[in-house]
Amino acid sequence: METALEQYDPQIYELTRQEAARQSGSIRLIPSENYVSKAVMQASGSCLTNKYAEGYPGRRYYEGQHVTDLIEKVAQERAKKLFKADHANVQPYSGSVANLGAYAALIEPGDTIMGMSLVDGGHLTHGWKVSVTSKFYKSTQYPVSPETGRLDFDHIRDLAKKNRPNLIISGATAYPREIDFEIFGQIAEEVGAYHVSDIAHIAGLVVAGIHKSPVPYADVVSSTTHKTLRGPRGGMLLCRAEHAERVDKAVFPGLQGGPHMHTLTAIAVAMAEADTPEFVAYAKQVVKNAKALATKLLEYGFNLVSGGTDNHLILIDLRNKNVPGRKLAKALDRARIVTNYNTVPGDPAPPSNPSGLRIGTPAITTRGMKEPEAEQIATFINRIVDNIDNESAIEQVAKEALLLCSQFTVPEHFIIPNNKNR
Ligand code: DSN
Repeated sequence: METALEQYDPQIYELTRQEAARQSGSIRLIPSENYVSKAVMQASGSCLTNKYAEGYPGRRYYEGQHVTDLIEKVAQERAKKLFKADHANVQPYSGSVANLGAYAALIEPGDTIMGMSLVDGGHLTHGWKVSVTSKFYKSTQYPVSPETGRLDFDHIRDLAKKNRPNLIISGATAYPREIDFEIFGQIAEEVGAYHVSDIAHIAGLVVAGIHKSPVPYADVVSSTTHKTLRGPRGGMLLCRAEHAERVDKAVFPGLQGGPHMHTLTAIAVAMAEADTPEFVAYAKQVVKNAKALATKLLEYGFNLVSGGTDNHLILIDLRNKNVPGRKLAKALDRARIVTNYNTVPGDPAPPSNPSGLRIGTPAITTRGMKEPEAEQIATFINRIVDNIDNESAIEQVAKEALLLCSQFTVPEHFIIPNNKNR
């Protein structure tokens, strides 16, 4: 049966079909990407996209909210239960706005924030120089140890004492080890700073109890909903009761207008999915797969930042392999293996052409891949590195990668059925 999209807009239907085929026919190793379930996809594409709901449940600026109020309350309650938080705001459009919302709630423009440097694994919005977060606030940054690739808490404490930030950010986008949020909380307390923790990458591991939660140690916890957590593209803030009003005001009307109710509805569904034994099993397998992939890469002589991984993510320092990150990422893409080039700590090369490659296992785990497949993927990566300028070798890996993908289907897409998805 033809879908409405296929009938009305064949051009966009065809492009969407091609993207669906690309997503199912390639090995997705970008650690911030995943595949949502059909239920999340349906909620995201529902009639809730038609509704404006500025405000919060019971306090809206438009009528017709008796259903949206109930949906938002369900999403809030599920988030609070899942993360054991006093308060949840599920309206941020994404992680960047959520981070800005956390800062706006707690400090004033011109105050000082201290986050992990982008080139060491922090996010743009943790105060990196091109982000507005370094223009609205004074920004001072902490690195990881160049020797170990790990957070050095003595150094972070010294920097905090020297720079006296008003707010310290824990959390990262490219850090392969467990983060001790308790120590961050202690350092923040010692210097009289607020502690904001950004768990966008590891939220799914936190709810599954695999990574320690920052909720007891942070004033505000910020997250996206679409990475390891496997929901729609969105953001959320969790906080102590004492900060609830400030957080809500910072998000709306401080930074945003109406929440994207279709996304918020899909977040509610994703929260229900995350509160299941199946989700815990998935999250455990994400880490097992990352460890298996890392171990195999080490056997092939790859240098991994920090020597391995505790979570869903691996950061490869390619300098000993004499292949630049961007060149490798592009060759891997031709071989149906999708990654992203990334800086590594102490990288002499710029972020636009860095020395590293960032990979992760959430998406392959959602497809059902386990340790043998993770090892096979490490072998593919090694073959591409060894044959970086050999297009026929790259093509051969692409064929084998497609075969592997064909054995592990992706969740069915409700617009493009899987049988049209090739
Ligand atoms: N772009 C995200 C990531 O890939 O880690 C962070 O916002």
